[in-house]
Amino acid sequence: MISRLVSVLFAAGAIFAAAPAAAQFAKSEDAVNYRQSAMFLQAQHFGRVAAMANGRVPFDAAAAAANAELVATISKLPWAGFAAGTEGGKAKPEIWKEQAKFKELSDKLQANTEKLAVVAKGGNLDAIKAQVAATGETCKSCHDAYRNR
Ligand code: ASC
Repeated sequence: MISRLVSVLFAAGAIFAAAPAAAQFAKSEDAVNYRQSAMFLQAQHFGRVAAMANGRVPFDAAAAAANAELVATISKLPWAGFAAGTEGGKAKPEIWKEQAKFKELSDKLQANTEKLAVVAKGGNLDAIKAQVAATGETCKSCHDAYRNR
């Protein structure tokens, strides 16, 4: 009796542990909106740092640090929106066939944005320029491989 109850509880636990990625969104369209919204916010805040790095906007160390910090946080978000069964939007179907490569690129982006946040906090414009370039390359390599234009 007890052991039966225990195994039922374990089975329930396993279901809930496996659920989050699939259950986070009520429908596939919500997942697509979520990942596109996260990418939009990411581009806005990255764009503010990039504008300073490119000299289009005067350098403001505090603003660069604040925006880079946001990019580091936001870059953690889009990936949950690429859950199984959410193919569509601008995402190429290869994402779901090349999960290891996609994960590798998303990890690389997050490593680069973390580094950008650290560098921006340091306030050295040349270092920020170099890390904006490295981060932008990572954005581009993933978009080239996995985003439809
Ligand atoms: C952006 C943005 C991207 C990347 C990419 C960098 O601001 O919207 O997709 O940077 O252009 O190469």
